[in-house]
Amino acid sequence: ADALPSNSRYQFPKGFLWGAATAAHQIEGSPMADGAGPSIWTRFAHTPGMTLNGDNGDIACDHYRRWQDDVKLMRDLGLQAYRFSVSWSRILPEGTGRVNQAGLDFYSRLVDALLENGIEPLLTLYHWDLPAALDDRGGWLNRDCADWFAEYGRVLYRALDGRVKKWVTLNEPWVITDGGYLHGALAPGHRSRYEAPIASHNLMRAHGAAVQAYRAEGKHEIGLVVNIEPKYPASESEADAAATRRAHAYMNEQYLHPALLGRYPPELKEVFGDAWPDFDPEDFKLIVQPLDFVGINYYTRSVTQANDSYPLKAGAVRQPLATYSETGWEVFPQGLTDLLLWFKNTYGDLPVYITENGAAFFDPPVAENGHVCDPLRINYLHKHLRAIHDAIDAGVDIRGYMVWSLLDNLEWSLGYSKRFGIVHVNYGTQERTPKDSALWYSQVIGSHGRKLDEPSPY
Ligand code: GBH
Repeated sequence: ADALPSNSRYQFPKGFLWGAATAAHQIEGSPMADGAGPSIWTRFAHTPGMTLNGDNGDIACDHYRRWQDDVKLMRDLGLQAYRFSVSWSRILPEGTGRVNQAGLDFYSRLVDALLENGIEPLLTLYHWDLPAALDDRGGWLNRDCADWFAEYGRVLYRALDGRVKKWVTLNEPWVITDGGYLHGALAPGHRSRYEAPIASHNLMRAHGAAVQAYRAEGKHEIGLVVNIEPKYPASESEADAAATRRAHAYMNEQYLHPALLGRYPPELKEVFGDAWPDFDPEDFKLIVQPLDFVGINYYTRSVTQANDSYPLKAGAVRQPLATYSETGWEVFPQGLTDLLLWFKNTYGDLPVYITENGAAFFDPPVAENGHVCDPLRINYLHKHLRAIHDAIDAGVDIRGYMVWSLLDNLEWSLGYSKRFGIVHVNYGTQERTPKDSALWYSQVIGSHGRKLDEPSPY
């Protein structure tokens, strides 16, 4: 790194935090260990036909038992931060009420180990694994979920706030409702245009209640994480422009608008029609809470065209000359700069973390010399980090970057078929092998971004 020029174009601001992200259900395994209750994902993955090849999280990356090795791995890569999520039903097996101390101890030990190794924990309260006991009570369709979530938050704030200084309420409420309540591809697997807006609204009430509870207990920072995909019209037609506005409101504004502006974008009424409820205006007082930061997860964009699809009447068009990752998502770094500028222009100067960014590509097996050669991932990360730097140059207050993901892991309904890790996981032996992208990322961190002055090596 010392050989790199000091008049670096891509040196990142002082204090910019470099890390990696994971989520409980995707890496931990041992979901019922030490007194934990089942989550909707344990239940969903054990329901025949719900996941690819019937894959489930019973073992995953066995992180629940190998967490010490994984912290060492992070330290060796030079990570400064680690974003992980807590499994609610390890802490409160029934979702509310009785606290399971053994579950709390797991995360407490993990946090201590991170701190001992100079790694800052970013804790996400909810990354999709609702206690099954709460789903039995209606889950996110039950208005009481706001109280349940605040109660759960309070238990963790009291146990960990001295040591965890960055908290996230929800990860990607859009995915929770679009996948879990509208299209049914994710737990709990419902398909209802009527349920989706109710679940979304209750998620935002729960977010507000958890932030409120944090202000009463916590001393540090709390925010919301959303997935954002900029939408570009496929043509200049008025129909495509309107479809683009609907798609943008649905995915990108449905949660940030209520959380930060206290209202929904008007297009949602067009999307949901008679299924769009008249929400109680009082609810927005709970939903809008001052936040310390917003976390943005960015993977791709979409080019939008009007069509008959349900219920948006808008769909994405494939770009003939573009590059796609293995999940079929277009690689489009410029979209990240565009959306960060849109965020600042729409919501003002709130600190932003990029809380997820990364891609699945077909990786070769671990070579005899121990390498996993993943040039496409390096290229992806290189271009997106430059795109983030461009947004910083344009005045967006971006405080950190968490690559998705530290480890190859369980990609929800797609099982183990997609590998997003910068570290390869052999699911037979649980051996971890840093891919070339991890070694490269480690140099980016070590040079505080100056490594990005070099062209992408591929
Ligand atoms: C994240 O969600 C999750 O937080 C994480 O748990 C997960 O493992 C990771 O991403 C990888 O999937 O089909 O072209 O219309 C991802 C959010 C929303 C990103 C839907 C891609 C569809 C693009 N995703 N989006 S497209």
